[in-house]
Amino acid sequence: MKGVVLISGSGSNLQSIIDNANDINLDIEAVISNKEAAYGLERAKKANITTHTLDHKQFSSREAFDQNLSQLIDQYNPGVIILAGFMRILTEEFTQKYTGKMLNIHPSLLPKFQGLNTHQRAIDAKETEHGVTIHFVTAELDGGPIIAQSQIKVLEDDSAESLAKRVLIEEHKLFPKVIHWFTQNQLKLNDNKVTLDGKLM
Ligand code: NHR
Ligand code: GAR
Repeated sequence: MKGVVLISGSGSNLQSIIDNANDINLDIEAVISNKEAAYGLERAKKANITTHTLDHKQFSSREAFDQNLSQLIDQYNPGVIILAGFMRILTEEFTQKYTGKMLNIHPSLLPKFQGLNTHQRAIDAKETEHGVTIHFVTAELDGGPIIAQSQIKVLEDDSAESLAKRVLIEEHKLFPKVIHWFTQNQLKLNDNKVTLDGKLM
């Protein structure tokens, strides 16, 4: 299946997807970043993947940015759009266009800790467990139907950094696995419900 990956930063999740692309039946057609300095762009280039930077600051509105992003994505006719550390909130129009084929990785056990700074917020809330969620993207920020989660224990002396590090290890395992379900057409979104091999998740 053809895929386009959207990033904003380091791209360690992108790297795990690149490293597993053959096994998960994914052709990464392009990597798009809203930030020119994103290290993930270098990772893509090293893997001979086409890259684009679409700087959101060059657009007068979120709508204008999303329209351009959508045009760029559609040139590749992807079956799946993968948000791998993409940090721009997408408009309702954009999310509706790609309903059921856009996946996001979020570093918390949703519905807990939507939005940003999830690791510090989990520590501040004295959570004993934390983790990662993969969900279908809908207009509702971090509120789309959940596909899969991995949990880890929060340790007594964890900082946001140490916690983020251990969550990332789980991210790098879980995302390729979920993408593989999707490229094999095992994963579906219907009426806001997720099924894997026809069974409700
Ligand atoms: N868009 C929609 N409509 N729905 C979702 O579920 C989305 C989305 C866009 C991105 C990723 C998300 C995350 O996993 C994601 C899910 C960015 C922000 C944010 O506040 C929040 C959540 C997520 C991504 N962004 C600021 C903004 O004004 C910019 C922050 C920055 O640049 O550092 O867009 O956490
Ligand atoms: C990851 O932890 C990802 O879950 C999170 O940002 C990090 C990106 O790391 N995503 C979000 O917070 C989305 N708003 P990476 O660039 O090394 O993959």
